[in-house]
Amino acid sequence: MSHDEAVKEASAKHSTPAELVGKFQYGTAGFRMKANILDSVVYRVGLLASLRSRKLNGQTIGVMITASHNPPEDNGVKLVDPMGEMLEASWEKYATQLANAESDDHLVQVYNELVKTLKVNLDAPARVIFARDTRASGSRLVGCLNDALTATKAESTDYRILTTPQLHYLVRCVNTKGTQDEYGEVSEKGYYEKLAAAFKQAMEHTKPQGHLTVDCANGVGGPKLLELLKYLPAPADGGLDVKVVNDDVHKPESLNHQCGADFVKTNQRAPPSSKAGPGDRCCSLDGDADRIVFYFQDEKNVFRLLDGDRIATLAASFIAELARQSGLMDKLTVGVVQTAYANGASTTYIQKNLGLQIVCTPTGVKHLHHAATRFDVGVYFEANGHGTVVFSPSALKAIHTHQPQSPAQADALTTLMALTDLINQTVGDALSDLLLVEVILAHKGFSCAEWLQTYTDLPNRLVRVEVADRNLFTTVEGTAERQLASPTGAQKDIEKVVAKYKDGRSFARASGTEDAVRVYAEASTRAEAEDLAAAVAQIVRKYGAK
Ligand code: G16
Repeated sequence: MSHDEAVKEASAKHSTPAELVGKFQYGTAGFRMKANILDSVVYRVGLLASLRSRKLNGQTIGVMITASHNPPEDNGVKLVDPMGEMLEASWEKYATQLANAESDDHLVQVYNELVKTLKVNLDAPARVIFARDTRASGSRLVGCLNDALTATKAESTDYRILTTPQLHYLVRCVNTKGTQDEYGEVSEKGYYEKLAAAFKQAMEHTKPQGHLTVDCANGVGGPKLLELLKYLPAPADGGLDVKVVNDDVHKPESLNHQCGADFVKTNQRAPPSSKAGPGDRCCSLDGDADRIVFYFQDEKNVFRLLDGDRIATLAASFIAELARQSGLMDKLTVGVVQTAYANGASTTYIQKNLGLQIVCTPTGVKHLHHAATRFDVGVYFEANGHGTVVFSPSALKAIHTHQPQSPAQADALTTLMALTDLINQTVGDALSDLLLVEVILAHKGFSCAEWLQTYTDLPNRLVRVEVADRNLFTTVEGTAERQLASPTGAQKDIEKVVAKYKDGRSFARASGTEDAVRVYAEASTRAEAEDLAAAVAQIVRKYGAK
C-alpha cells in the first residue's frame, strides 16, 4: 500500500464530524476540547509528528495526550520539539490545517501539500515518543495516535502514563543522548534519579522545615510524586516530610474537581477537603503536574496564596544571591518573565527590590520559555504556577568551569550546580518546582509566612466568563494581551471602569484552553478588586452576548 493510501485508509477510522470542520485550533497548549470529538484531531497530530520528525532528520518528537487543568470529560494533545520545548510556533498552523481537513481525501491533499512546501523527505526516519495523563479517554486516543504512526511508518515508543513534564524530559534525553549536552537517562527512573541526586546535593548543608501537604488534583502527579519520594532520603535523614492528598486516579470524575492548582488559584481558597491547620505548608498540583501553587492559613485562619509570581520572586532572588556568593555575578544576568496576570506588586518587587530585568509576554508557556532563553538565567512563571528556570549554554559553562576563591564561594557554587539539575529546564514541572521551593525555603530558613512577607500582593480577582464566541475577543499585538482589539468599543468601556479605581488594572482575553473569556482585575482593596472584576466581566458579557 502506498504512503497516501495508508494515511487515507487509517483516516477513515477517525473521520471528523462535518459540523466541526473549521473549528479546530492549536491553542495555548495544543488542541483541547471535549474528549469525544478529539479522535480525528489526535490522528492528524500523529501525522504531523511524523512529518516534523522527518523534517528534522529523524530527531524524536513527543506527543502528550492531556487536558491538564480542564475537567475530566475534556482531553487534549500537544507536540513536543526535540529539546523538550513546545512545538515551534510556525508549525502550529500546519496542525490546525490538518485538523480542519474536510474529508479523508482532503486530508491526504493537505498532508501532501505540507510535504511539498516544507520539503519533507518521506524516506527520512520518523521517531515519536508519547504518553498520556490519567483521563479515561486517554487509551482510546492513544489508539488514534498509533494508527497515524503506523500509517506513516514512524518508529515509536509508548511511555504510557506520565506527567507532561516527564515526557518533555524524555524527549530531550533521547535527542541529546551521546552528545556533550546529554540531559539525563532516557527513562522515568532516570528522571527520578536525576532530581533526587540534585536535591540531595542542594540540601547538603541544610534541612527542610516542617512538613508539606501536597494536593495532587487526583491526577497523574499523585502516583508520580509517590514514586519520586522513594528516591529521596527519608524525613529522618533530611528528606521531605510529605503528606500526599487527592491522589485518587481510579475515580476519573474526581480529577481537578474541587482541588488542584487551578481550583486554588482561581477560587483563592484551599480545596474544601483540606485538613491543614494554621501555618501548615500546603501546595497543589494540576491534572498533569506541570503547575504548582503553595498556600497556608495564617494565625487568623485567613487563606494565603503563594502563587507562580511568588515562586518566581523566590527563585530569582535565590539564584541571584547564589551567583553573587559564588563570585559569578558578572557572568550571570538573571531576568524574570511574566504575563499580564502577574500581580503588579510582584513586578515592582522584582524591579525595585531585586533589581532584575523583567519581560512580559502573552499567556502560554511557549511564549515565556522563548523570552526566558534570552537571559543567562531566565526565570519564568505564570501566576497560575506554570513555570521554570532556564540556564543558557554560556551560563552553564560559566557555572561548571568557575574556580571558587573561598569555601563560602565553593558552597554557593555547589548549590547553584545542583539547581541546574534539579530544575526541569524543558518546561514548567510541578514536581521539580516543588523540590526547588523546598530547597530555597530550607536555605533561607523561611516559613510560608516569611515567604509571604517579602512583598504585599495587590488584591486581585480572576473571573471566567462564558460567551457565545470567544474568538470575537482579540487582543492588540504587542500589548501582551493587556488590551482588546475587538469587539469594537469593549476596550474603551473597560478603561472607563478601570479609571474609577485606585491602583486599578484589568484586562480581558479569550482563553486558549477553555471555551471562555478570562477577566483579571486588581485594585487597592479586595472589595474594589472584586467590584472591578465584576464590572469588566459585565462588559465582556454585554459584548459577547450568547
Ligand atoms: C495551559 C498553558 C498555560 C496557560 C494555561 C491557561 O496550562 O500551558 O501556559 O497559562 O493553559 O491558558 P488560557 O488562559 O489560554 O486558557 P495547562 O496547565 O492547562 O496546560
